[in-house]
Amino acid sequence: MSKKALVTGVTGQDGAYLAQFLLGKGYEVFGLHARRSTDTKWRLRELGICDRVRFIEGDLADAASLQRAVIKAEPDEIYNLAAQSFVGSSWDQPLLTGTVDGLGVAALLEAVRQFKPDARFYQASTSEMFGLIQAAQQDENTPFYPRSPYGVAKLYGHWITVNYRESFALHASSGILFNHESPLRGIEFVTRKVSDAVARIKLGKQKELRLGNIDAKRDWGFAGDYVEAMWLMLQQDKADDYVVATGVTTTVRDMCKIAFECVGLNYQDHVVVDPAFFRPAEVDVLLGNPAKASLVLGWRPRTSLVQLVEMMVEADLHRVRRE
Ligand code: NAP
Ligand code: G4F
Repeated sequence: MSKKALVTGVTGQDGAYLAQFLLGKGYEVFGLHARRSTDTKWRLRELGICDRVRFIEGDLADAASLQRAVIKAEPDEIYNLAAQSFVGSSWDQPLLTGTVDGLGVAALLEAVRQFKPDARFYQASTSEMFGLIQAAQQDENTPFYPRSPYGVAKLYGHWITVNYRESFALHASSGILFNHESPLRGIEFVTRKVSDAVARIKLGKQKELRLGNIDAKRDWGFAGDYVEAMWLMLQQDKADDYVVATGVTTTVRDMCKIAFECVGLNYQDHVVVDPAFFRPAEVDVLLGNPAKASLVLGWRPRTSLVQLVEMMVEADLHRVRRE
């Protein structure tokens, strides 16, 4: 009998890579799919797995739909990846972000507790919870200090996961993942905004790239590596929380430099700093310590930032040429 997994956020970057990973391991994959007026399955199509995912309609803001999804899928493992995941938008839609990224987690955990308490549960927590960092390198014991409505909502999702583990003995783990990117990254996030612009500028379709705070530093890894860590967490006898990161931090400026150099250009000739992209409160620097994930899960990042950026620029050159 193959194992069954329910993945919320299956149409997102991580959901698509995770579904591919789980299908490769022989899982039956159910994907919670929120109804939209436009097509949101392009990532699953790009990976060639859209027909292999069994979709169940539902929304993190609709507790009844989550209960139905858990009853219908009868999953052995549940990966809660669905979220309003763009930090910038969370100041414009703080209540939606709180409802989906915070209370939505509680609604899903309740469905698990009531209808499939033996299922193993993964919560997509985030390094944004560290926000105004309280230690130079952040690990599982670093105090949190979120700096955005997104970070605050995710902190609720994180603690309610810990609480359900401690209150009801659910096998509920939380992955505190640092930024991870890929050619399937949404265009609004800075790495993909840059790789897309590099391709357009190189091919003569765009002249400049307007960015916000290019002195911000992030610990960037490859999403394809990170979904394996999610799975590994649910294979442990004991549920726990893990930081997943590379242990290297880089400025947005240096990431731009790498991306423009991929096509033989100088970022300084094209990047324009535009205050319109500054945030009301910034997370200046993130740098994770993945020692626990390495020791307990045997997980290590396999892709360097240079390899990641090259992969993204290459994919966008291909896309822009096809347009
Ligand atoms: P993403 O590409 O933005 O995907 C988000 C997914 O959530 C999409 O499938 C989206 O559906 C779905 N979704 C949004 N609102 C929903 C709702 N109300 N009900 C049901 N589904 C909903 O994000 P990602 O980069 O894959 O990230 C996956 C998870 O990890 C998120 O929870 C994110 O906050 C967290 N995280 C990400 C990173 C990172 O660097 N990527 C780091 C730490 C944590 P549509 O396609 O229909 O919009
Ligand atoms: O790519 P970003 O939008 O990612 P951010 O805010 O770090 O959030 C991502 O990582 C989190 C994990 O730490 C996830 F939880 C979250 O869901 C998401 O995946 O911005 C990265 C940095 C920021 O400091 C931002 O101010 O880049 C800076 N930046 C500078 N110019 C820009 C821009 N970000 C965006 N999106 N667009 C710009 O023009």
